[in-house]
Amino acid sequence: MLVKVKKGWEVPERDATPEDIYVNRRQIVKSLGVAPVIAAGASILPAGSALAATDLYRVSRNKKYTVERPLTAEKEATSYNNFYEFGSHKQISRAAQRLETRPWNIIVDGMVEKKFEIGIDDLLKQVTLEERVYRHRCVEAWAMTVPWSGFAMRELVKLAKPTSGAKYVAMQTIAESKAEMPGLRQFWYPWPYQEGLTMEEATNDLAFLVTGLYGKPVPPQNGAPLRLAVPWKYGFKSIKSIIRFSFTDQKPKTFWGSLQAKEYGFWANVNPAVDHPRWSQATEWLLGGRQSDRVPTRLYNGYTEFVANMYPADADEVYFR
Ligand SMILES: Nc1nc2c(c(=O)[nH]1)N[C@H]1C(S)=C(S)[C@@H](COP(=O)(O)O)O[C@H]1N2
Ligand SMILES: [Mo]
Repeated sequence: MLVKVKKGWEVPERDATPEDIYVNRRQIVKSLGVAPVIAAGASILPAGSALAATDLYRVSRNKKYTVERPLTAEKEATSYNNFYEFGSHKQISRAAQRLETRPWNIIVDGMVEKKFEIGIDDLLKQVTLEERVYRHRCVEAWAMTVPWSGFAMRELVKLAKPTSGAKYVAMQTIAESKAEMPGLRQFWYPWPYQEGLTMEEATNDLAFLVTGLYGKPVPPQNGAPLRLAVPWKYGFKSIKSIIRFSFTDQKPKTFWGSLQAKEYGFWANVNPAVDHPRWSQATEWLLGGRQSDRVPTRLYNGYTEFVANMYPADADEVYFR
């Protein structure tokens, strides 16, 4: 049987979206010769930092990852968040402003040629930044579509030089003082937040390390200064505010998996056919819309063509275990 899988960039003409408006606005600004605000500010900075301020987040969009859905409003994506370190509810964006994102050192260790620690700004000089519009599907059944900027996780793996025995990458979120992250007082949670991917997943085209959102630095509530985006998996895999990448031959422990292994599996690939034990995963609602306006959830969140080759075709357990 021949199954035609629709590619992400095959966007029907009628689906003109706010995304196009977003791009056009930038082009208009450019053609009028009006400098964007951020560039105007940059001119007063020394040469090196001016480059950083303008180039780190105003990067060109990789058209390969276009989504046939309108972009979520920036206000929605930055004010309805899951970041349990700041509280176990969605309105944590104000509290998260207390997160100090500079200096920010990242440790790369475990099964690597030589472990090292690197400042976020030094890391960003060694990678190629681009913008990608991705879907995001939380396991709770809300979804958004946002322009992340950042770099392919494969580039981080290359810099890390893992040894041949490494099978997984374990990642860890900062767990700063209880004053800064009030959620840490909820001692029954297994802090720090941890997640993991197989090496094959971490080097897949789609695995993306995020430093920006809507053409600006990614805000604290969305995981500043460095978070993961693995859009074919439920949102909890996309760990925020990362301070450590450890290469290992052991399947990494995960935050949600150690709380409820049966509900939040290691693979957590989006699959409308496999329900969460307590609710259906067949449909989702879009941030900014009504929870009662449901749209169908797609296998691998619509990214089958990029990721299906990594998983057995007939094994339900790889979706949710
Ligand atoms: N450190 C950390 N990372 C996290 C979470 C969290 O609570 N702590 N929540 C996860 C969940 S459940 C989701 S849906 C996404 C939400 O990302 P967003 O707030 O940018 O939409 O972050 C994920 N990463
Ligand atoms: Mo989530």
